[in-house]
Amino acid sequence: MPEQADDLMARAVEIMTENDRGSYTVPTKGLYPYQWNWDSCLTALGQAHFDEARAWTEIETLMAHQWPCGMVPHIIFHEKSDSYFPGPDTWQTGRPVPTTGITQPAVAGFAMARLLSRAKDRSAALRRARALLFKVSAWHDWFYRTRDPQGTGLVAIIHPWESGRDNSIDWDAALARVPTEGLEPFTRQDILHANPDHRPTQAQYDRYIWLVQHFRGLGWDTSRLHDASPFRVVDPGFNAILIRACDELADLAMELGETELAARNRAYAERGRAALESLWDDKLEQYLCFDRAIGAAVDSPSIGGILAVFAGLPDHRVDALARRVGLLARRCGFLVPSHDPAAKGFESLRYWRGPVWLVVNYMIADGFAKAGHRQVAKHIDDDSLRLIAESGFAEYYDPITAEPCGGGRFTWTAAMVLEILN
Ligand code: 2M8
Repeated sequence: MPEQADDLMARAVEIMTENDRGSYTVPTKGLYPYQWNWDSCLTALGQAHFDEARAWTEIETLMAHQWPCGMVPHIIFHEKSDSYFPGPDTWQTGRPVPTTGITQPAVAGFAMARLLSRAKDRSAALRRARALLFKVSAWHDWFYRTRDPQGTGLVAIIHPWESGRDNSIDWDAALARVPTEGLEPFTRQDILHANPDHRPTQAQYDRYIWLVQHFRGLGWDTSRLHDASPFRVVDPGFNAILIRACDELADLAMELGETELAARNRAYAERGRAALESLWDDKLEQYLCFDRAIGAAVDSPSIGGILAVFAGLPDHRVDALARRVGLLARRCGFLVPSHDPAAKGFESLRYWRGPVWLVVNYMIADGFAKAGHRQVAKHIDDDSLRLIAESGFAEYYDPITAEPCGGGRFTWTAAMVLEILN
């Protein structure tokens, strides 16, 4: 077994090195030729196991492209590439180095705290953490200012791409309300690199692009986009990541003597955690999304409602989520499916509508381990490693058969393997 682990770690490092572009890492060649926000932060965790300084650079490069308003974009288009749509010409955000105009799950605060906690060169790490602290905190401020204008304690996403769970069943009803009138013709590239049956549908892409055109028409003024978007959904998983990042940043700020910044981030986390309770569903025993545009819960048992455990929750909620994961384990071969296999709409191969993703597994396992549910965490980690052993370093996997899907030689999958095995 140790030999097998050594081999897996060597392969993981090889993939990450192959996708390394010097100061940032692409998720995989061809399909995703740029820097993605949450990919980079999770990638840094893996990099730290073989090159600590390079890991900090990954997050620094991302944060260097933060907008003046505080938003950290979901993609940075460092180099020209014809292999991805929509590229800079569609987004037209007017940034010196082109970026998209929407964001992604705020993993950075968590990632930098974890890097620091394990740093071998602690003084170098502290110096780099201090410089990032203010930027990441400005991003958190931006979230609560622009994406929670009513002060509910929870932020909304305004585009499915922001969630990172692009075509989740959670968005179906809200996305169906997005119009397509005036949509400019476009050609997808993703289906040239990955099996179209494993990717979002054309109808979904039409609405993704309509939203981009709509926001572009508003001049990418991020203070206006929330109210102007027909798509506004509160995702418990997305909020959990932000809450955890706020908590971690608050701890770090205390250590660095930045008490005001610490208090602000702690308050965001505490308010967010309390508000998460409004998303709990007794029938399903998990959290649900909330469609803010129509003011109704989204009755859809997805992984977003389980990822909530990453926020740090009251014991009785963690216990219930552990039971829920136990039930899911009986419905598939590999935890954690991105949608309940017994629920309507589940598709075992289609991207975020059923397949397993190692990054989400990692955060869920971390949440359970932190809450003392070590057996659940171990079950999830073991399943992640079984997927790798059976099917290699894929983008995502069928939770029943372990079939590898999407892009191959995938950076964040490799990073998570290093995290689990080290
Ligand atoms: C996927 O999303 C991009 C759009 O952002 C795409 O399909 O074109 C998602 O899995 C997302 O979570 C991820 O960050 C990105 C790059 O790995 O790919």
